[in-house]
Amino acid sequence: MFSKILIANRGEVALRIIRACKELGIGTVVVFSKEDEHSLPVRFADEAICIGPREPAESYLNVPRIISAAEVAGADAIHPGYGFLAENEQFAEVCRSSGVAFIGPDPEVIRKLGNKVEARNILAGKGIPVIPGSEEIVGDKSAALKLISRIGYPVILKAASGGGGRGMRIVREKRDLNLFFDIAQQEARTSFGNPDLYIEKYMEKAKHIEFQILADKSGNTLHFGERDCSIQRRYQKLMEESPSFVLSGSLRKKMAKIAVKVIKQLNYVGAGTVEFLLDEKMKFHFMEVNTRLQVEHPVTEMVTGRDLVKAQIKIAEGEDLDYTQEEIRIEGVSLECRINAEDPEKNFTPCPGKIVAFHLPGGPGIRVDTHVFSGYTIPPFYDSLLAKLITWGRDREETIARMRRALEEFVIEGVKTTIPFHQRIIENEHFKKGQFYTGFVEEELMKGSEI
Ligand code: MV4
Repeated sequence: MFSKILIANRGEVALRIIRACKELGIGTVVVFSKEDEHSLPVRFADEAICIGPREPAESYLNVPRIISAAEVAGADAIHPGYGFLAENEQFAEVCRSSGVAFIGPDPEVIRKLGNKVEARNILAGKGIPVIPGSEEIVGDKSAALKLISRIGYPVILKAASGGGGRGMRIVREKRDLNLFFDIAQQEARTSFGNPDLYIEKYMEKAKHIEFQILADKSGNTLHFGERDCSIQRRYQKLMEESPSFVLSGSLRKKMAKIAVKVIKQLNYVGAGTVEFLLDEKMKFHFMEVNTRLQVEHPVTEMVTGRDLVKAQIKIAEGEDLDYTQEEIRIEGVSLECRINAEDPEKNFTPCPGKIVAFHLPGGPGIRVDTHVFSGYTIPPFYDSLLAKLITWGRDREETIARMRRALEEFVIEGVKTTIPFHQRIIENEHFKKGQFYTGFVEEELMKGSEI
């Protein structure tokens, strides 16, 4: 059993982890940058240690300072949350060699899955349908052309160390390759410290469907259903729902079986997410595995009634899952809107500043995960996620009706937010019918505007 967990993160996810620890009777210590001195995680944790100035490299990304804080506080384990060091294999390794448990999979597993080409190669040919594409890094344009002559346009350039869209470019013709190859490489280098690119067939009008998995040290591997994350803008997720409106029971079973197989193949321990693209013909392909808790985990919690953060902690303590797949029941429908401090009318530019009025929605079927309060100043140095508004209903209609009501009740004054944009999405006829895919926001909602 852990008696104290260090939280190596900030904002709403730091609060989320503190809440799980409190329910488990585990002590908490947060690390924070000078900028976050007056934040709720600092107030709610049992202990708080300032590790540096506002720059992420000097605080939330600074491994020696975080490890020192863990040693000073006497923490048994570190929860990295998401973003920052959550998928950094060196950090997981340093935790281990310092005798502090890392709440996440082994560094070796993080390394394998962090290299998207290696992950594709491990899983291809083992009964996992991977997207047609590279078996190795594509070093230059001529190597790219050679591969494209085999799989055909359109293709997508992706960063081998990437994820989350940076370094990604869609290539529809030879001209695009000349235009984008060097830019993508450069973007990959600056974002991930590695310029390596690979190529995949670009799947048009697909859905982004991901399965939540938990696996324990004894190999028990369970899935918690899927999330549809197709509503993204510039590869940033805006809305997620569970279950997906388009999956039949039999397709869900087939995809879940593959997701579990992926995790078992890797001897993965902890919480993980297996991402797929599902095309219009209902054919699915493996995309990648995320080795962290995800921002959108609450929609899964709402439909399964299970606390994924507590589960992660128990697995890291060495406990085994004490229930079966049949006991995991999906009930109702859940939707999440990521409310960002951004101006949707000004190309979603971040809009930091002081919140002068803040009123939360409430009532049946509403959950809000936020670190924000009236009088809080959103700093410009971190991401712009303000709050996650999650609704649950017995069916999709009720869930959407609750989201409409909750978006209307939500008062945030002082900064621009994405609330008006979410309101537009939920009123869209295609969205209401579940007819949305990965290009939905750009093609349906941004028509006529510069994107
Ligand atoms: C793709 C794809 C289509 N084909 N890969 C976006 C984020 C990253 N995790 C993976 N992403 C995608 N990868 C292939 N081979 C479509 C997406 C994608 C997407 C693309 C454009 C606009 C919105 C999107 C939303 C979700 C996924």
